[in-house]
Amino acid sequence: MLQHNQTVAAIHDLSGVGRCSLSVILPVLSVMGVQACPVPTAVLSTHTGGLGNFVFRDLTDYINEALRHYQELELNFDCVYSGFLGSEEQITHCAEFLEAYPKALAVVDPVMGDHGKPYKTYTGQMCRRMGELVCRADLITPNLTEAYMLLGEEYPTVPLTVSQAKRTLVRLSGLGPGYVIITSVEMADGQMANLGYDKEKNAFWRVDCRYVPVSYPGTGDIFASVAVGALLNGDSLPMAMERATEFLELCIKTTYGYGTDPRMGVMLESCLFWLTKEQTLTRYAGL
Ligand code: PXL
Repeated sequence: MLQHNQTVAAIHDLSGVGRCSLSVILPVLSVMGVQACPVPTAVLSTHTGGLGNFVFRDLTDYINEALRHYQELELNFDCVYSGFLGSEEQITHCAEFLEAYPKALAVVDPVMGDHGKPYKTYTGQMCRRMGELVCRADLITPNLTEAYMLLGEEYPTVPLTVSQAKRTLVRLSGLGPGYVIITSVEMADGQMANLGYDKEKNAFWRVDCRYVPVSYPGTGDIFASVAVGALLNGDSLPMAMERATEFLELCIKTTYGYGTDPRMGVMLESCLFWLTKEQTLTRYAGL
């Protein structure tokens, strides 16, 4: 059921080209009927993944000043949702933001890396300190690389069995969050899957993904923002996971078919309409 006037403080970077972070998070949340209030952590000319010498302007001082202003205005947010951070100090400011709104749904996308490697601007210390945000979160949405970075374990070189996957989800929820979603997990049965865990219900979920042999930046941001919009609109955890998975498949398949430069991200503009339509969600399964 659509709950009106939901507001999200979205603490992410703004990358001008390459369709990631706020450039995709704002349209996704808007089209889902949720008001997204951007709190930019940095401004970049492009994302950091293979488009050359990107311009990077750090906005560390901005975050806590913006928070102070919102507190002066006695504004409330239904959700605080953080992602890509520009500096280590921003972890402290993000934690303050989460603490300022204890009733808000706290979503931490621990953006740090992909394909087993950290992103260019992420230092070891930033990765280690990400735990300070994760422990304050109701929901975290790491990819498999980030999941293992959070646990301080080696990235697995072989697909995961169901029991390994469950153990990883439970260990992540042990860091704090009641809901854990891990994206793009290669399972031992040959499927790629998005996995979820609800600590209170002790329920494990999976939504299998249709494989496409190209990787695009920003897909983690699109997945997490659809899941956030869906939960704020009243979806259950597995429904939110399925909605996000299906939408991403539409974005990826559409883009793959046009054969555009993968570094430019997915063709979000051609796909946003899907989020405005009612969907029957029956693909999710227990893990
Ligand atoms: O989509 C994650 C992301 C966000 N922001 C910036 C990035 C990336 C991934 O490469 O470079 C700036």
